[in-house]
Amino acid sequence: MSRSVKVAAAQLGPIGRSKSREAVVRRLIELMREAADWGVDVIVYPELALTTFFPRWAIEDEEEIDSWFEAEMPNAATQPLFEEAKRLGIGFHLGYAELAWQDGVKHRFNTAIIVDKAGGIVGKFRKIHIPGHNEVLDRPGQHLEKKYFEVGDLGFPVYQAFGATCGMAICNDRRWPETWRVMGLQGVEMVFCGYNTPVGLGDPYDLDALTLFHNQLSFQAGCYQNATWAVGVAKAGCEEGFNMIGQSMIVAPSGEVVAMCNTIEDELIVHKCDLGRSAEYKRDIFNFAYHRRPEHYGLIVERTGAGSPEK
Ligand code: ING
Repeated sequence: MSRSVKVAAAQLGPIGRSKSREAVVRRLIELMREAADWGVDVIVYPELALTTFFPRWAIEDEEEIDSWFEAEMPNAATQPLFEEAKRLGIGFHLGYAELAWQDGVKHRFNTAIIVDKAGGIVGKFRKIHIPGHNEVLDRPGQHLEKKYFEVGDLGFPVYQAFGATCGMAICNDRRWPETWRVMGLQGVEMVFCGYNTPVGLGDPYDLDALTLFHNQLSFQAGCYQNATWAVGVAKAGCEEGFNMIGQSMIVAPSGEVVAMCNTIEDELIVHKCDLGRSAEYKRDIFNFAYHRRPEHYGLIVERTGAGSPEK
């Protein structure tokens, strides 16, 4: 009898700028109860699931910026979610903006956590690939994540949860093969990845028109090449006048999409993920020890450098 994890992707529709954390948590709990009815082990919420996607605006006031962040987790607004999860015996993954103090210095991260069925935080990830810009561009919509978030300082760890080796990525991270391979080298079997992916910000046509294709491609390639399941979950719909893709999906180690949302609102999809499929691919075609030869790749020394794009 192979091991399995029953997962739910809990896609969220738009969250208005004025929506309270409490109102959003009520939506999360409603989806959690629906997932519990399906006997789900873990429900996966999107990136920045507690608020509107505020990096679409240039905010200068420090207090206003901090108002979009959580200084503690859980806190008064999210405690009901942790308590309901424990009552229902269901785990969850939650993305949120994290305000963290380290040695008396304030840091802001785009963060996600894994919470087990007992309501305990068993894993944390801070987004590493921060897309967009740190200054306003001359175009219809902005993407100012570099203005608000530091690069994550936790790497791509994996955790034992729900009977599986679980890892996390956030949004843009999914586009980078390193994200998946660093977890793949740690034997990951299940990746949780929330996203807020805008369209219509004024990017070149093909970038926009291919956004849905690139979203699917990123998940399917990452899963197949690292023999892992993934749950990709969108904050979707037209949020404060800006469109974001839905297309939340559950992807198998074969790269096949086994479930996908077909709305751009709050929607739940569920799948019983057979971890034996991951084991098959790790034992055969992606048996890293048997087939992978990094010592022969002629890897160049990685050049680091956070330089801005060529003008
Ligand atoms: N959003 C987007 C993402 O990586 C983006 C940014 C959009 C990049 C479209 C490229 C094309 O899905 C976040 N939040 O990372």
